[in-house]
Amino acid sequence: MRSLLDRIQTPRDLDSLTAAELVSLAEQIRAYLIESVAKTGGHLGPNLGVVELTLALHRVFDSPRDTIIWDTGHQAYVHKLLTGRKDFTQLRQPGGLSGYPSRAESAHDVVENSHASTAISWADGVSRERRRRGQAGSVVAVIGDGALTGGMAWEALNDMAEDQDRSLVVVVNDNGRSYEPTVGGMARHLAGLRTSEHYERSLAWGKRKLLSLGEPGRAAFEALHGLKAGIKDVLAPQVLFEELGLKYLGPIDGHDLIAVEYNLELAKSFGGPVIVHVITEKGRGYVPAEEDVSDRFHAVGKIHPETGLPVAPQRFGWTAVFAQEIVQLAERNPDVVGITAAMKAPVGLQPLANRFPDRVVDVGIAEQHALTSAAGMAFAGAHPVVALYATFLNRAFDQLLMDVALHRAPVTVVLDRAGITGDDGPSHNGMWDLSLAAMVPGLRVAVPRDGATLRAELDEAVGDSSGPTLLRYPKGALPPDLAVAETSAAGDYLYRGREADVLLVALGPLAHYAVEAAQELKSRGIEADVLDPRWVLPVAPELVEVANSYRVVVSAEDGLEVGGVGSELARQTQVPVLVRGVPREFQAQGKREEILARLGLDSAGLVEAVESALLRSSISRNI
Ligand SMILES: Cc1ncc(C[n+]2csc(CCOP(=O)(O)OP(=O)(O)O)c2C)c(N)n1
Ligand SMILES: [Mg+2]
Repeated sequence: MRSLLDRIQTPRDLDSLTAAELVSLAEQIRAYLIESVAKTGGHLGPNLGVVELTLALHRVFDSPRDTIIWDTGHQAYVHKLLTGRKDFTQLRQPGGLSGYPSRAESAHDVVENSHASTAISWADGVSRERRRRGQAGSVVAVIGDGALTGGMAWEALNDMAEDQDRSLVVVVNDNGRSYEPTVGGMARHLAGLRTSEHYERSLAWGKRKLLSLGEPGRAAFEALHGLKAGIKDVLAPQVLFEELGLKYLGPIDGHDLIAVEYNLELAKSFGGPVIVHVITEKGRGYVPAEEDVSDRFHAVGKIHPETGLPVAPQRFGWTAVFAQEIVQLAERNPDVVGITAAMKAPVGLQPLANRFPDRVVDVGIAEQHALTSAAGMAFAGAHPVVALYATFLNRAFDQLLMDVALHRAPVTVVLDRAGITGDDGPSHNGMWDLSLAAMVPGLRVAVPRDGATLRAELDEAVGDSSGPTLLRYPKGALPPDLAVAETSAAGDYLYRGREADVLLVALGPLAHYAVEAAQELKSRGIEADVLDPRWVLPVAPELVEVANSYRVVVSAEDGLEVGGVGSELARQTQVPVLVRGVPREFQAQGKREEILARLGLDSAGLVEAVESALLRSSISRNI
């Protein structure tokens, strides 16, 4: 049944296929994607939408001589299948295929950074250097309508329009959605082009004319362009890209292989920068995805392939607690406004939007803009709550620092998926935020350890109108609430040893491991206290004072060891602090729990850390 797919080892194997065979191949690819991603989880909807587009790209362009760059990279599964990678059984698992392009996997892959809106800049850079070296070949960036809302994409478009002599093709894969429908003026512009009857008519007319003329290359392009321009003057809307000085081809039915190939051929032979606007359908060919109103199966866990229903019911997670609590806070405080960068449901702002539709703002995939806009809203009286995945805060660091913190704006940043996330690979781990936050003057940071502290600390954050606050919690299911042995100005003691001479300072979800570690240590004759500081940055003087009363201190955080909370504590105490965190290395994909264990951040690792800290301190005493 997969006979055609089995025959494709390299993209050039596509050349000899007939139109009918290509249609069956597309079917086989869809069937394979559904069957395999159902078993592993992954970005199913986006990939089902780009089957024909990917086939056409690999027929028209000669990868890797021509360079194809996937923006974000979550839609590269079909590209993987056509470039010799057909074992999806371990997708996103240790040792298996990455969920994104990966240079280690294939010479056909270039960009493995899964942060959106970078592909046009990458393509621009590659093509500039190729020109300087006198190397032939086209460079293609494939960017979604969602990623096109990111500022970097527009910086790159502006720049590439300057040169007219580089074969640079930007394919806008327009499915009208990010997770949800893409918002904003640019999205409206694309929608206007998409629904323009006149444009479709003009395109069909131009195409027929050209076919009859049989003209190749730039001349054909100019002829088509001229025809379209002529019609446009009378009938159709302005095309923004053309106004910027970029040639524009489209809109094109992205599931019509012939139309896509034809236009890509034109774009390739033009020899300058071209936008190819392709209309696709997210989740195409899989009814449960096509009918899913929330996100067309943008990303799924394990599902039953026949129904699309999840194999395991979703457990109540951190996001759900935030989602509930922010609604209650907003009920009480009319100044609370949620901001999302195109991820309203994933970050838990959907219930707030349902309750108060005008109090959640989707700014597009634009984290930098989100932070600065929040500063503006705070200036005008709001208490904005910017909810992001932790990894995406990285690109908004300057805005957090100079727009939010310098102005002491009462903005609360809520980071989901903080710490090790695992299966999305190195670029998705939210392991930089604490070290970044530690550099920001006046930013108060809390790391909740369970549902109860998440609620309480979110309340405290939103109640603080004196300056910025940040909360961070991990991906996944919520652990049970931990009992508090004793509260103090330095934080919550979660375990008290008898006259302990070891203090375990455990951040957020690592507190559970620390309590287990303290119990185990007790059975080994070592008494330790476990303290959760709750508000971890700036490091409280009370915490420093308490820490100084122990013989040794071990700190544990699910974030960078360098420049994070533990290292800040160590800088301030007189007693030695053994800092445990994530080493300054990109972490290969894997399961969160396994990675934490490998890094010594689980209970066994913390037992070992305490023992080695004690050993070190007794050695230094004996010297
Ligand atoms: C900087 C950044 N912010 C947020 C995300 C999370 N994210 C991944 S895919 C996606 C939507 C992408 O939409 P689009 O580019 O249109 O691609 P599609 O999935 O529709 O093909 C978002 C918001 C990201 N990858 N990078
Ligand atoms: Mg899209």
